[in-house]
Amino acid sequence: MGGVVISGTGVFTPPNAVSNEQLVESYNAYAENWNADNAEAIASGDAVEKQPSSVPFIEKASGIKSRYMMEGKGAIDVSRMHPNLSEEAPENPVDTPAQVKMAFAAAEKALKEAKLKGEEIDMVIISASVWERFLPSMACELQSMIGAKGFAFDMGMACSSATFGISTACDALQSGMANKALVVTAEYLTPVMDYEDRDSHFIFGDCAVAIVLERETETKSETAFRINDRKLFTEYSPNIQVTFGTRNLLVPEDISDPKYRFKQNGRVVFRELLPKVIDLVNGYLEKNERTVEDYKRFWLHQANINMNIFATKKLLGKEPSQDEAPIILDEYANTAGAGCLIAFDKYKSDFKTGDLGLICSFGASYSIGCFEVERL
Ligand code: CO8
Repeated sequence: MGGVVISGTGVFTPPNAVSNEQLVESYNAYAENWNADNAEAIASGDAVEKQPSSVPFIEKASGIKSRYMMEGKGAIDVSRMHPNLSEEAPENPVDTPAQVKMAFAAAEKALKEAKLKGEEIDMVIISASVWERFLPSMACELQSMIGAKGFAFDMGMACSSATFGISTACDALQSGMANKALVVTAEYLTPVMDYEDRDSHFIFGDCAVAIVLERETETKSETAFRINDRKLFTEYSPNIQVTFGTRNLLVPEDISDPKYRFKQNGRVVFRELLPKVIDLVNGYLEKNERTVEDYKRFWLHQANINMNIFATKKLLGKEPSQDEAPIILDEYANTAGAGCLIAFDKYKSDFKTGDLGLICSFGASYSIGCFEVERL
């Protein structure tokens, strides 16, 4: 496959950086209060004492040191333990959601890099893991905000939201359905986290990344990346869940039940998913008659540093340098579908004509999205 290029990327980073230290301090104060309030039940065996969280554990188990949040006070407020509404959130829920504002800010940067105006875009996708609003379509609102023509739609594929969105846009450009596409993965994840759960309270951050795609023959960019080939894969797994949805409106008392927030069997995911990622990448290399040495860089999904080290060690036969497989999750935490494209945005400017790289997302559902890019 040839002919479609990424001509611009842009990242919107939310305003509130929250460190592991801040999260652990509030979680531990919350757990201490909870244990005191439930002392009798704990003593009689009817409740299990909450153990403290720890900064060294989080860093060692995940590589995460901090994250950005659209609203940074609520989750570290011991009396609340949940984000408040973002300052960007409208009073009237039909007005522009914070998630669309995140998408717009990332899109402006990507359009600038691609040297394009909003009205030159004729396909807009917002591809994300969770939604601040179902209707009207957030992508249609973004389309209107940038003055794009053509059509827009929302789609989702969890950790592979950006790669599946890019692949969908490639198909539209190649079939002639569209001429210039904007794909935005705006991940506003912190509202679905459970900050009272020490196993997961540190995992996610908010962020948006935007990607402009065009036909190679039409781009004004001299630093665009051609998408050479793509491979997508899914295999159903319930090991990563956010089960919050319309059923919570049918049973309103469920709304604040933590069981509907993010849950995962982290170890199982680690064990089951990585062999599939390695098989898929190896199959991809074989099909395209490539070896790992052909690639200057691997922009991998950003869930857990140990996963990335494991995968690249298997593929490259050695622990990768930051140059070979950049890590951004230390600063941004897991940003679901956005992670590998944030890494691409931040670590692509040193590429020269003909340099090759591989973008690969992997995670929930399970899903894997992999494609090779070549600097024009
Ligand atoms: N502080 C101290 N100790 C802790 C903590 C903590 N915060 N949390 C757990 N522990 C304890 C456990 O209780 C356990 O104790 P014990 O041995 O006594 O039972 C011990 O530490 C070890 O716990 P784990 O086995 O759970 O620890 P791991 O080393 O496996 O690390 C991780 C946990 C970090 C969760 C790890 O398993 C992981 O990240 N795995 C990868 C999973 C993954 O990548 N999932 C994909 C994420 S999903 C995604 O990328 C996108 C999802 C899109 C939807 C998002 C919507 C929000």
